[in-house]
Amino acid sequence: MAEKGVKVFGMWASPMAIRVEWALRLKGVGYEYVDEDLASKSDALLRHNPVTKKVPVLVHDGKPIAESTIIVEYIDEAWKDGYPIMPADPYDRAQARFWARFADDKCNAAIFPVFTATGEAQREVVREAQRCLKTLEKALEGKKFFGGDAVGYLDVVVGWYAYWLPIIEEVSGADVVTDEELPLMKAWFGRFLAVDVVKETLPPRDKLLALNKARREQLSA
Ligand SMILES: N[C@@H](CCC(=O)N[C@@H](CS)C(=O)NCC(=O)O)C(=O)O
Repeated sequence: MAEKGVKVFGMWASPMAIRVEWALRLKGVGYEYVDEDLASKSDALLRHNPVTKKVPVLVHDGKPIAESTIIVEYIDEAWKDGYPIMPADPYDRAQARFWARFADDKCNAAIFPVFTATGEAQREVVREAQRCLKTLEKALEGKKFFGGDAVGYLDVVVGWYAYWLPIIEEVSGADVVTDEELPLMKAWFGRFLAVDVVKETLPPRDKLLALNKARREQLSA
């Protein structure tokens, strides 16, 4: 018989896994959290996600679902009477999915090189990351959150920027999200991190900073 309940396979420093925890907490769904060592993945993770072998994986009553954005949508549908994560209107839902795809495909790819670049190369990758985030910032115009007056799907998907980007900035010495260049995004960082379910799930800043410093050294060696 399939195991009952909700289990999340994550990794404490993963910005993708935290999306799943935020979505479950917004819904008020209790879950068991399994922290994976990505250098030595558990048999359970490999069994539940044999295709990409990545975290996060959500296991709901024994059934596994992989890919963080798909999991967040699944959570919204499976617990449809709880907190609404996806917009109610089909057009707004399509727009939220569009921006989420844009952020994951374009902005994440533009942000990553900031982590290791130095000198003039770093200035160029910072400008590219800012261009991408400026485009994304349009989805925030006139709103408190990407979801409107409250946190929604797009906030959950791009929420990691609010906590991880300042750490990337500190580790690399680059300024990406500044009041001058990205005022709406910067103000949203503060609002998003003040939301209870968001702040109670964040990993310790010192530990995340130390891990990212070590990763940068490794990647730059
Ligand atoms: N597109 C995937 C990305 C997941 C992902 O990259 N997970 C990383 C941790 S943040 C991972 O499991 N890395 C281990 C590996 O690639 O083997 C999602 O959104 O779920």
